[in-house]
Amino acid sequence: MSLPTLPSTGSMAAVALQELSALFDLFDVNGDGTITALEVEQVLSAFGGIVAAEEAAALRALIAAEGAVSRAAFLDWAQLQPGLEVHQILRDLFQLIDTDASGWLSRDELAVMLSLLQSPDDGAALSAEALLQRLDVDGNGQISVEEFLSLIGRQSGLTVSLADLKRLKKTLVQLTSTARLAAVGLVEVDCDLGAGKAGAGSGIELLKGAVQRQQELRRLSERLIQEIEAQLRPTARAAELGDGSATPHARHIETIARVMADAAELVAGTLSQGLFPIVLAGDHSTAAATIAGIRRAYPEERLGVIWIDAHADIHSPFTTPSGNMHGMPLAIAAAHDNLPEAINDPDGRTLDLWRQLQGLSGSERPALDLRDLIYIAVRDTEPAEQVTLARHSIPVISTDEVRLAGAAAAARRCLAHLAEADRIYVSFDVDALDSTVCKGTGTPVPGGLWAEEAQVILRGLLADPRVCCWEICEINPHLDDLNTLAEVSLGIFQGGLEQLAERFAAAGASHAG
Ligand SMILES: [Mn+2]
Repeated sequence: MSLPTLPSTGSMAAVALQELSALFDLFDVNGDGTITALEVEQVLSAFGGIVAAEEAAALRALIAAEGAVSRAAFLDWAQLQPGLEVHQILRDLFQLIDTDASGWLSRDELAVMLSLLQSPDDGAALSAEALLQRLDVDGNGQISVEEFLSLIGRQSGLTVSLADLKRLKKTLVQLTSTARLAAVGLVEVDCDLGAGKAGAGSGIELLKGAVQRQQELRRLSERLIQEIEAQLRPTARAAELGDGSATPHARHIETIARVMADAAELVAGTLSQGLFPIVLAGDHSTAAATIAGIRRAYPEERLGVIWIDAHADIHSPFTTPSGNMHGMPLAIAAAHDNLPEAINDPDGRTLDLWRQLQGLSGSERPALDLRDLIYIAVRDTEPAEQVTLARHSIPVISTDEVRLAGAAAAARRCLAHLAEADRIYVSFDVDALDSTVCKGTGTPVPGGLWAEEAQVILRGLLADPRVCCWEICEINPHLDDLNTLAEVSLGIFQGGLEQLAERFAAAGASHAG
């Protein structure tokens, strides 16, 4: 959607100054009229992303050179920094929040903004009435563009970072889109050839069967899930095809490539029918096709990926020790061969198919940019992958961090990291769960999430209207005597479905109103 131009609000330079002045107020924690190195560090650590990394470095350099910095010196400096883009974002936000296009923000419009910015579990949550009073300098009961520009200053009483504002803007664009997703389409990708052990595909039937047996969940899914037109069922099972593979550094790549072509088409088709794809997959290899399908549906948008998994899944045929393709989906999506870390010399047939998979999205560029990737619960990586994560600064939210900061905070950190993403894909490999919970998966690893933590994280993520696809994979009933993992996965599936039902209902109500 394109943003209409704003009504003229006087000199651009004056508005920008006012806003940079508000930024100064934010940095001036003790309000004494100068900002010190300590205050700068306090603000930068409290608000990740309030300014871009280069500007943060430049500000530190300024303070190091000048000592404490006055407002005037700060403004002189700040006007020369291209990354201090608060100004334009606030103006765009004003437009999006002003749903009746009156040129003023009402208390109700501020309330919608606050509901998207603050989480209900935040003790310091600000009411719309309180925010209105603080921003309303001329006391006319509504907020002008000029008044709104002081939103990030101390006087607004709202704790908000530049990353929050960017996320809010992208969220509002999705909320106001007429092409918003309003029901679920269940996409099944029944392939287990990418895993080292057969049987992951059977997890799909197991989960669907369990949904049917539980009355409440069956009703919810009947209400929420719509049939996808022209349904394909991408399938390839080791039990039928045998375990031998002629391509040791990307085992079964030929068959998996065929499955992935179907899966990408199915995901893209589901999105184009206005349905939110919940992908039930066997092994994780085909998630690369899910990403390609999302990319086909939204070729121009910035796509973020949240990968919840014990493994980083970013090997290529050049670096893989096992040759199992469920360790490669992110290297396919990002076209990341990682040649400097190569230990294998894959044959020509493998490489032809590998290139073909990397181009599955039909776009010239890779489907995924690694700066738009964040991991949760990854704890079992090989050196080649560790090099990639370090070189591209890909964040990993560890299980310890989830436990320390809370699962809801972990979800918020992911969404903040992807503040500039238009769309987000959430991929959940059940081996993200602790190995005591998920015995029924190919590669269980200790030190993972508890089921409750996974549920809270997924609910937090799925509430964001930018999240446009969710995948669950690697449930392997053949490895699970007691069906513990099936039970746990059912709870996670139900929690996610309930969250989507809430989200679709809220969006429908605000759209109608
Ligand atoms: Mn995985």
